[in-house]
Amino acid sequence: METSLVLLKPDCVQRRLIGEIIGRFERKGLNVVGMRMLQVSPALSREHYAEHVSKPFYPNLEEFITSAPIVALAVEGLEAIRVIREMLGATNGLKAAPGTIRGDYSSSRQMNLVHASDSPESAARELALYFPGEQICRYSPTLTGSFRAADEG
Ligand code: FUP
Repeated sequence: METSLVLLKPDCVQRRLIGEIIGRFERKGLNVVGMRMLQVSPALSREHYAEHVSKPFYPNLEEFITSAPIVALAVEGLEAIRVIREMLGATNGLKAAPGTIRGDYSSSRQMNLVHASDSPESAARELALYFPGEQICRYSPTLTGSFRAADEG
């Protein structure tokens, strides 16, 4: 099992797509094990996007990510980091394949609705930023047997 850090960005909140996007993860069979609404501060933005802080597009990215509340999710599942990245699609909504979240709802590189961790190392770092301490609520899903055969592991 893996856990990924997912952010429903300000455009997702403003466009009333929170339920739609969380619903996609739920219908896939992933487990939502953490959920928080917060407004990202400039300091948190710099920590989250540490690899981009020195890039020319960073000031606009910070302005956007701090512009309205976001919803931070911890989402658990088998190969969840890769599965969720593939559900998001390419970074630029104009290039993202139809059927992906960005491909279906975004026409923008910056306003691409959702962030998700891109590796186990990023997930550990990002989960610690948004869910410090004991804020993740793990539970035993009762529907597992309806999503996968027992002999699939
Ligand atoms: P992703 O991993 O798909 O979220 O995308 P990146 O890590 O490459 O980029 C992080 C965020 O910066 C993305 F949400 C898009 C944004 N971005 C820009 O706004 N302009 C750029 O030129 C590149 C990325």
